[in-house]
Amino acid sequence: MSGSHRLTRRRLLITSAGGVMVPLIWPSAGLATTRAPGIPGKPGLRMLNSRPLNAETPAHLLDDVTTPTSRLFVRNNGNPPLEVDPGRWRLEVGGESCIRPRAFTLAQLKEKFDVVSLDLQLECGGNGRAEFRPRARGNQWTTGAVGCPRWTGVRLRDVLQYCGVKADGVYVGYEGADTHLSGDPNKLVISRGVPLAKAMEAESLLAFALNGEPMPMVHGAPLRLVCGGWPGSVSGKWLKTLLVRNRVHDGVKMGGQSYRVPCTPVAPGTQVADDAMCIIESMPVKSLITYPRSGQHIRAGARLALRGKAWAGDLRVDRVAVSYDFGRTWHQAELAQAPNRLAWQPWQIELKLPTAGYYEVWARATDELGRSQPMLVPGWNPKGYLNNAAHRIAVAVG
Ligand SMILES: Nc1nc2c(c(=O)[nH]1)N[C@H]1C(S)=C(S)[C@@H](COP(=O)(O)O)O[C@H]1N2
Ligand SMILES: [Mo]
Repeated sequence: MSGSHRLTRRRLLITSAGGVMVPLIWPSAGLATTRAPGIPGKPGLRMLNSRPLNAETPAHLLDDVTTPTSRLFVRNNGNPPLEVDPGRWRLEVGGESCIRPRAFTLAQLKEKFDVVSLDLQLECGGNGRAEFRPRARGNQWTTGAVGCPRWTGVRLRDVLQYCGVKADGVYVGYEGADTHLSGDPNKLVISRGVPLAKAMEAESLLAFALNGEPMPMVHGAPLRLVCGGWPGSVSGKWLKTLLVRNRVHDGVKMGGQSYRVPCTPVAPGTQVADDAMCIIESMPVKSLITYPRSGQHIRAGARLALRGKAWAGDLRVDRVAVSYDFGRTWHQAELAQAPNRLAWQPWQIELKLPTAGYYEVWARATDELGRSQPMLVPGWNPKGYLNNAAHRIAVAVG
């Protein structure tokens, strides 16, 4: 505690939506300290749950253009399989709208189809859930259930075309090899999917490698689906089965309140009937400030170099603006192109904060259709999905 610029831990209360007091913890939004025990291979991630394992990444650890595996969040709904043998793994493709059902080994997938590598952003539909009031049950993700690593695999569409899709095919569902928390071997953990049009996009992958290494167990070894820009739950891990469906896939967590939001806006706290809920598809525009870490001290007169990431589901980000005066004035950041479609876009800006003192820095992205991030938590929904409110950090000058 001797360093003169060592910050005191002081909790600042900031009034947010509807007069709710939202704490912004100084020096950082509670993410600086990892609660023991840590996750092997993922230092600095914040564990939300150990069984099943759920862990998020503090914003300042998402500063890389391509997210390293050590900094990729983990979201498990059940228990990963205990062991997998990539040499014996079979992917079965079937379903009522599949013309030629068949099984593939990993070697066959690699040999029959083009192998491609893409940076694809993956964000949990519940990222930001912690801020909803009334609270939504489930993992209390703050900002860190997102990442954009490099995936290597074959295109889902090549495999689907090889097997043939009947004229009535509309949806592709997945099943994985993870096991239900109840221990019941007959219960699937999760079985979601995407409409055929999303499945047929060039970026929808069956991935066997992550950042150039064989797929790690927690991320779905040896094979997983990756459909960037949609809620992470469509990107099935430990992929055993693909089902080409002639209706909207009706697997576990496709119906009810799971990964669905009210079809029309509701007042906070409303109980919404299942049949008034709609499936989440493309995720909304969002951004993070990844440098500096919240709680930074800078010298009086020094410029503040800021960096971050912005993404917009299936769309491109058009612009990112930054404010250090609570939204009175905005400054346009420099926004980079993504390396490929459905990858997040790095942005940066240098600011000169006018006087000594305490500042909050806000970042706000706008997608190519002109839709911006809200400053406050948007669209309350029963399960706390789709919070794309602007990210903010605290900075002290002098
Ligand atoms: N088989 C299976 N696939 C799954 C899940 C799961 O629990 N089981 N979780 C999903 C959810 S909700 C998300 S957000 C992503 C998380 O991927 P990650 O753990 O590799 O970050 O995987 C998805 N795929
Ligand atoms: Mo998720």
